[in-house]
Amino acid sequence: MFDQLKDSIKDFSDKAKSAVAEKELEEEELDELLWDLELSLLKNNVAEEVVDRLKKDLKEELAGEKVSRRKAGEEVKKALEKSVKDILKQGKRDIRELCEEEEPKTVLFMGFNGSGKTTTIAKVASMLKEDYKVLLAAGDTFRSAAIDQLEEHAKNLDLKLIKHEYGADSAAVIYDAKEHAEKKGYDMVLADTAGRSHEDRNLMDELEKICRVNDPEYKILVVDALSGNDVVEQAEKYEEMGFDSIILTKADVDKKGGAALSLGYVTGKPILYLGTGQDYEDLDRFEPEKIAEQLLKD
Ligand SMILES: Nc1nc2c(ncn2[C@@H]2O[C@H](COP(=O)(O)OP(=O)(O)O)[C@@H](O)[C@H]2O)c(=O)[nH]1
Ligand SMILES: [Mg+2]
Repeated sequence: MFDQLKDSIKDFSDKAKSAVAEKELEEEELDELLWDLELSLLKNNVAEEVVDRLKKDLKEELAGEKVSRRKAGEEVKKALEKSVKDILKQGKRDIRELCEEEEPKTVLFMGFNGSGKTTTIAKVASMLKEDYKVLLAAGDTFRSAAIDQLEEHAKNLDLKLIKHEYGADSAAVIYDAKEHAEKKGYDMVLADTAGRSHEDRNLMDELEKICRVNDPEYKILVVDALSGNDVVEQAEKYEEMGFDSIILTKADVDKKGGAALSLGYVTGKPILYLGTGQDYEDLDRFEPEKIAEQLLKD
């Protein structure tokens, strides 16, 4: 995971170490180093805002630094670590907390087509079902295959699924699921949605209706790490709907890693989990400290 981003950070760190070790780091020299870092970060899908922030932090920390060769490595690493951790730091939240409450809670999964919504719902359900009563709602009625896909997961995981016909009103499917959950004492409804608009209806209008009718307690944006620089754009598109947190999928195949660094920072929302494969257990808690460590490891 994130190999290329790791390499560019290491490259900067090595260059800065030798520069700091030799003499006081001059402004121009630091600028030159930061320019290299900037290019390499942008190439690895780190959003511009994040690059600017990182540069500013490092400049503040390192400008005019005069440290011994022995300590140089440590200083640079500390400055980088502080900055990366700061950028990754977002409020922590576990959706388990929602299951602990009295009434069943509805969690809506939104995101582009193919971002991994349906797969992620199955992973989350698989994780929660050990401790809680979880109901699935086939809210992506746009493609019949989407309903079948969730049904297959429901069978594998031995979970109940509420579904309507292909083409049905998504808001109504989720409404039925909510009612069922209340009647039968479920803890949580995990609701799938379509990632594309119907021909005659706008996706955002549909999501807006789902929210108006069902008032979900929690909304998760599912984003594919492989969509590169586009991740920030995607998040911005969904901002009008409002979402509480993010799940970043396909981290297992994302060599660049910029998405993880950018998303939380740009949206101000926490990344809850990383999708790390196609199996049910391939869902890791997003731990900023762990990611920062991984990125900074020699
Ligand atoms: N490698 C990998 N593949 C994933 C991950 N999450 C989802 N996928 C795959 O991405 C594809 C699209 O996923 P799907 O759940 O159907 O996306 P949806 O259209 O948003 O519902 C499927 O082939 C999934 O198996 C992940 O974390 N890692
Ligand atoms: Mg789907």
